[in-house]
Amino acid sequence: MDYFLNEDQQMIRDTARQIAEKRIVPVRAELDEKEQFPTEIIKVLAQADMFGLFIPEEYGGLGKGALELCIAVEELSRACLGVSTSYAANALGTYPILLFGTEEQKKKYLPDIASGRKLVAFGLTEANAGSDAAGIQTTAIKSGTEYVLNGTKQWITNGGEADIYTVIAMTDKSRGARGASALIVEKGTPGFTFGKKEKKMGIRASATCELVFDECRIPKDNVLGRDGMGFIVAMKTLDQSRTGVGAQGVGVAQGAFEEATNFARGRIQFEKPIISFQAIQHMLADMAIQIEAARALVYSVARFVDSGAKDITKASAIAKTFATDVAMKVATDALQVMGGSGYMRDYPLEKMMRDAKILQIYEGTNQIQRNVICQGLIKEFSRNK
Ligand code: COS
Repeated sequence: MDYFLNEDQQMIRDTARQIAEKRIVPVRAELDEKEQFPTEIIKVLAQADMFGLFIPEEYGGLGKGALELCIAVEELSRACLGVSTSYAANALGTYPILLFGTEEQKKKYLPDIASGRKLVAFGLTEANAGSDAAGIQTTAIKSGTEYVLNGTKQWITNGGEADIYTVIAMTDKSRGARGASALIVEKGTPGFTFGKKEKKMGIRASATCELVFDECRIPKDNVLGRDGMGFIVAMKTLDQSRTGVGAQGVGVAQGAFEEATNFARGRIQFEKPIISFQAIQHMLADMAIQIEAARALVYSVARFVDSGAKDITKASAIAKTFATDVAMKVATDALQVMGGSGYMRDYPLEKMMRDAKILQIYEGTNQIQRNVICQGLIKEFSRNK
């Protein structure tokens, strides 16, 4: 399939692919085994300008958009979803600043993010507020020219590794979703520490930990958008980011498919390579159909996002849901093609299948995505009535 990528986009794909093959594939099993954050690979990605892809040129970035980010994310995910999650979570944490930051905030933070000198994380989830994002309990109470943050964020990707955190907290609990605000919190601020480091089923190269705020004072200049806009900041951020999770799904599925195909060509049973059996051929064909459909959808939604469309909520949820369900299905079937070998840690499929599962969970479970999609449909029905 030709997706008519322009020269820049092809160059981004080739650069990300080269980094994936030369720097990520050789160490992915070790990073997974040791649950080790990919510090060296992050430096390589920074040197290749990968952190600046989606950041406007006036703030030191390359001024590209969602499609370019998806292309890079897909290639990294094809090699290792743990590494790609560390990279993509940086974009998730940056979107609140890009979408809602003042000129001063953008000038202060974006150049360091674009160069990869500083990593970012997004802090929304809490122990009792996952799918029910408006149920967060962390508070940010105004006190003079500051906000005083108290509470704990859970399962924060890049937690501990990032220098900048975009955090959603309640400034007025009585107002529900309309009482939340988004704040920029820097590592090292007194009262801000890191809690439990999580031990995960997959994406073990990525860092996941708690953010603990105890009487942590944040200047009011660090609020993003207006006071009370935190839930909208979070939702618009997720709208922007979910297509990229879809791209992660395409990458994982592609990687799993390639492993299974190579294996099926070399594995001899009944005196023939198993790829000559129709049962295997049909499984591989179904994988190819699903991957191509997912890629076509993710790229076209990314182009839709880049067109400046106002309402991308439903489209990005569709891309995320379809492509990540494909990733799980393809990883599972690819492992089945490889049989006992796929189940062993000697091959990367075992890790790919463990990794794939998170895609149906993070940035909103695929059940929540279906709610979001249906809300969009209801809005459209009533508009067209
Ligand atoms: N863009 C702009 N505004 C949005 C929005 C969006 N995508 N989604 C919701 N809103 C607005 C609504 O219009 C509503 O505004 P009003 O109060 O002015 O009517 C407000 O936000 C509250 O919306 P809603 O009532 O739909 O919120 P709910 O509490 O029912 O939650 C879901 C909605 C389930 C969609 C939301 O909580 C969600 O996305 N959950 C998953 C969160 C997630 O992805 N977690 C992963 C953690 S980050 S890795």
